[in-house]
Amino acid sequence: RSHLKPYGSRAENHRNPTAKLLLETIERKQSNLAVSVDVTKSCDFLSIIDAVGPFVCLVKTHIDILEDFTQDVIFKLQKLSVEHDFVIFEDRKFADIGNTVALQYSSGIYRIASWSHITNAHPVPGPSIISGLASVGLPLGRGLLLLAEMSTEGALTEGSYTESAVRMARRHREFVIGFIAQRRMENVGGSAETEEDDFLILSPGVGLGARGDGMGQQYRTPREVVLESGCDVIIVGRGIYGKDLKDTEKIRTQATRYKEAGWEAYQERISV
Ligand code: 5IU
Repeated sequence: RSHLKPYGSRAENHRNPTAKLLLETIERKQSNLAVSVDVTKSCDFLSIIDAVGPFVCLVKTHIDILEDFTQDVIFKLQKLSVEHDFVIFEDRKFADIGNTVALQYSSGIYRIASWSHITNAHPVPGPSIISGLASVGLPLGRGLLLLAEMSTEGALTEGSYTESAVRMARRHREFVIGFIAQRRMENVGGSAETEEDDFLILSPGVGLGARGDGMGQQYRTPREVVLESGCDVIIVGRGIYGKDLKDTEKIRTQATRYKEAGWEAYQERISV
């Protein structure tokens, strides 16, 4: 089973350059931690990323949350990505027809494809959402994650929906590098090639404290996510930056704590 092998050795299972980049970054930094930076001010956004940068393999953004967005934010984000060696993932959750998502991905104010290594999409429109996004992203070497499952209470992403998402991904392996999901997907949707799939599984809904946020979010620990469910990357937001966005010392401490918990769970996973 691919996820029982070290991250670095899995890079060769992938043709997509972004999948390779993520696996190699995880190995190099010994971190399967991604931080989700859901804040509204550019100065907080950049200072949190600068603080957590050394500890993460990936930074996940919701660029449209920023109320004072300018192109300069992208310039600085890219600079931090090089300086701290992390991958960028704009959590855009595309969900429209192929033609529209291609425009949303390439154009508008944000021009996501020009700076984000990874983005994601809901499989709800069918395979045309993948081909639409691939028409923009593939020439740039980008990668796509399909939303196979969500972390929220009562999510509709289950059963045959999730199975169809996996089958769609298998038919577009050059661009779809994995899933946002709560567990591994190799055995979902039935396939003779399940062993070789090696999808990257990035999991949000991770926390070491609270089990929920009172707004439907459900948290599991890094150990549950990485060791028990076999996911590859833990995505942590408020568990790391909490309420005090200016307290960079505390943010660093929390990032270290999650990084260690995620790596420990991974080491235990590959040692069995
Ligand atoms: N996110 C989820 N659950 C999901 C998906 C995305 O939480 O199923 I798909 C996003 C939402 C937020 C981040 O940007 O991941 C989690 O933030 P917190 O760790 O602060 O809950």
